[in-house]
Amino acid sequence: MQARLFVIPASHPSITAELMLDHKGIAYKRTDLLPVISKGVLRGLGFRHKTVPAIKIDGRRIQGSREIARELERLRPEPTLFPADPEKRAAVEEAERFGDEELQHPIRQILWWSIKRDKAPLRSYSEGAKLGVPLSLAMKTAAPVVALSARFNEADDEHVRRDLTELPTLLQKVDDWIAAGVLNGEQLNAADFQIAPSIGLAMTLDDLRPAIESRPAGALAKRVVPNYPGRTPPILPAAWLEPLRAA
Ligand SMILES: N[C@@H](CCC(=O)N[C@@H](CS)C(=O)NCC(=O)O)C(=O)O
Repeated sequence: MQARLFVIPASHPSITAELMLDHKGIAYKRTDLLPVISKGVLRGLGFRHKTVPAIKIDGRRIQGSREIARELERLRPEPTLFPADPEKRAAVEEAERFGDEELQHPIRQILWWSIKRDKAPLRSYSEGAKLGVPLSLAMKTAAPVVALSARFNEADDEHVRRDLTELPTLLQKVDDWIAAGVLNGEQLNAADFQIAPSIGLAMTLDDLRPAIESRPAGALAKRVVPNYPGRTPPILPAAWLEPLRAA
């Protein structure tokens, strides 16, 4: 099986795709792309959409972490990503949908907001990446990429304040799924691989980690992505973090 995965280093859904490929034991080559520039590169490569993860596998082009999960399950059914029992599968699919549609984006917005205010931590998210240019040069020219990424993702004060208010509810949902055995079971599933990278990315922010690491959601992330790349020192206004402290 020939597979090439296109990622942005430290992108949480990109890590989802890598974890699922590893779970299936599918060998792949990885191409690292810079945010923003990735959009043009993907279009040039014949992908229909502008986001990573994107994979070319056995001649087919697939994009989106959930679409990739299904394609990998089709190509290599064992070990599974989804339970065979229909009721259990529905629960995993709902948690996976939540991870993709509700959890990914607020974390993305909080990160870009933080990086826009202090670009220095960006380097730590790209450590070990092969960007086609030296990392020091990529970082020197990062300002427009960061500004555009913050803009495209609506990583502004209003959205990030709302994200931080809603984060405790999102974390509680993850904790509840863990308690119900949908997540963090003996066998990891597509929802674990979807959700753990978002929690892992959130925990790279010193502002968020204390409110997450001792929860079941934090334990899931530590199990599934123990070495999530990147670290952002405290930067968010203390008042915005109140809802997390209260939780
Ligand atoms: N929900 C989609 C999200 C894909 C997505 O938005 N990926 C981001 C990276 S985390 C992206 O490609 N952004 C383009 C950019 O940063 O320029 C999935 O799970 O595949």
